Amino acid sequence: MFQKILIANRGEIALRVVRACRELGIKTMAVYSEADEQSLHVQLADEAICIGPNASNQSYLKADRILSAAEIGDVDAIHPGYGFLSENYRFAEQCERCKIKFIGPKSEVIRSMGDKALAREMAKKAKVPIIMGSDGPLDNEEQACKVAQKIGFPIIIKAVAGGGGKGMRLAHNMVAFTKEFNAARAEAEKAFGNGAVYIEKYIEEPRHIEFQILADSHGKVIHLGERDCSIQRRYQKLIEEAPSPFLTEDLRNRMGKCAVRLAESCGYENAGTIEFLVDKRGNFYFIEMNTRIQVEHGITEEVTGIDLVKNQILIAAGQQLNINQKDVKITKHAIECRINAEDPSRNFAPCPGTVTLCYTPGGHGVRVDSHVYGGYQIPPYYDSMIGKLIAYGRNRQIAVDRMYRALSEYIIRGISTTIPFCQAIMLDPCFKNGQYTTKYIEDFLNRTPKDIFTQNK
Ligand code: MV4
Repeated sequence: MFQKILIANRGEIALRVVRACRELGIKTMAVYSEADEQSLHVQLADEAICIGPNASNQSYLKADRILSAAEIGDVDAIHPGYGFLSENYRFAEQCERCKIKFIGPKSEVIRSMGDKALAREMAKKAKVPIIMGSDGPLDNEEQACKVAQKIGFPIIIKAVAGGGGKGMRLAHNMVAFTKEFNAARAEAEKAFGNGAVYIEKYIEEPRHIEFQILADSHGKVIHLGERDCSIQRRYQKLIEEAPSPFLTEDLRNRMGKCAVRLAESCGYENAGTIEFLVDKRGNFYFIEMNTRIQVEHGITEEVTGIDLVKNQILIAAGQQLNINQKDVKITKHAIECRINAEDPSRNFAPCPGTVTLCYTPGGHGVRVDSHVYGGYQIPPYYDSMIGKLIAYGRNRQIAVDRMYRALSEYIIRGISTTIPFCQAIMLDPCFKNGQYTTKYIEDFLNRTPKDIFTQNK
């Protein structure tokens, strides 16, 4: 087993990894930027080392600085968390060369799944349904138009190096397609240094349903059910729940088998997520695989009773998974609200600043994962998520009511947050009945006056 792990991240996920390590008796080394000196992950880790200035690309994204810190700390492994270097195959490769265990899959698997057109191809080979679309990237307009004609409109154009919605374009006819195809390629080149794009038939108002898997280094793969992440705004998830109120037991089993098959076919090892779109008729299609722990992993932990971060570490240390598929039982319902330092009444503008007062909810069926405390200054350099509130119970009704109650107890003064916004959703009949799609937030904002989300600072 590892003696010491370096945590190459910040905020709540760094804290989450510290907690898993402490329960496993593993020492932790935090890294931090100058802006994060007062951060909780720095204070709660066994050791901490400053790796550079405020900007991410001068600190948390600097592979060489993190590897230097790893050498100084004489660590056995690096946990990358999510974001930053977590899906950077070059970083994983560097770790492999330095004989420091990267807590994730092999760099080659990260690279393959990071190429979204290649991931599609791998899904197809594993007999996992994909959306009708191009075979690989399209590199000239003429060829692209031919394929588009065959698929039929509407069509979505996606960047090979994208994912999570970055660089996506929609076209409803051939004239728009030609324009958007070229715009998407230019945009992808600028954003990722890779202009390659592929196309798919556009699915109207789908649900975004993702399966959590765990795969050990001995070839064993299990799934831990799904999360419904349809409640998003501009590709940013706001509320997630497990299980999905939409899935039947039959659909869950079929999708879960596909997720496991894909992970098996690519020699996956680590926790991972297979994302699907599900249309109104219950057809499901693979869209992407995430090769990291995700923000919303906690709801799966609460409904299954399985600690995903501990399992990531045990798997990376070469242990065999001690859970069998038949023992995975989803016995609860869990909902997560992302608490962001944003003002929903001002188009979700980020609100960094000092948290003058912080009281976190508790009680039966409530979990808070947050690095924020009273007096904490939220730096403006990183993303605006300052915590995750999870409410769970025996069924969905209990979880929704409990979330409403917990949100009403959550006091954060000094800045604006998404707390009142999430609370309004917990009272919304369209959310309560569970029949929402990825269009939910847009619709909700259109029929709700903005000022109701304004809170007292
Ligand atoms: C799609 C789609 C419709 N049809 N692909 C957005 C994020 C990225 N991971 C994939 N996304 C989508 N891909 C086809 N062929 C609609 C979306 C999409 C979406 C997906 C999940 C959650 C929210 C979304 C919001 C808008 C569009």
